[in-house]
Amino acid sequence: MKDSLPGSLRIYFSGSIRGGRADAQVYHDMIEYLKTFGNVLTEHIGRLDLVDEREMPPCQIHDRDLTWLKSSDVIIAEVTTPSLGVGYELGRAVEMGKPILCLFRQTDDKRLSGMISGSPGILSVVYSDLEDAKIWINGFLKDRQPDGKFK
Ligand code: 6IA
Repeated sequence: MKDSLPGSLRIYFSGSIRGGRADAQVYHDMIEYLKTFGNVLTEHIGRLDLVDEREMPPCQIHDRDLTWLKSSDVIIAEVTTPSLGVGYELGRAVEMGKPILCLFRQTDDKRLSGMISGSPGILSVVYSDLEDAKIWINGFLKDRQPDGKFK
């Protein structure tokens, strides 16, 4: 994680790791765009060379991510590739009352879980491509202050 610049929006990006890395390039491109709005606490999720070496004990992964999640101002999740970890983070973030945007890419063979699309604490949108996703992200973030609330 990068050091956070004081006064900048703290963005927690959530995307699949062990659920599958088929969308790693998408995460990378979204994170690059998110960095124009503030600090992305979880930039590693977009790393194309991410190697799951299993060196870090699971409790450390969980506790470190939960600390970042609690300290974040907004959550943006790319949810096309289903991931238990992403679903867990979203559930916890809803309980914390965080603003959450979930981006689901239109495909012929996948449908987003009703527990995500049906959650009143989550704004779930279907996007077609990166440019479309950027429009949703821009609308969600552009008028937010560093604490995540609207100006
Ligand atoms: O069930 P998944 O592995 O697909 O869950 C992915 C989500 O959980 C992501 O949004 C992450 O925030 C979090 N997560 C799961 N595993 C890790 C992890 N593993 N490191 C950081 N966040 C994680 C350590 C090895 C990794 C660097 C390859």
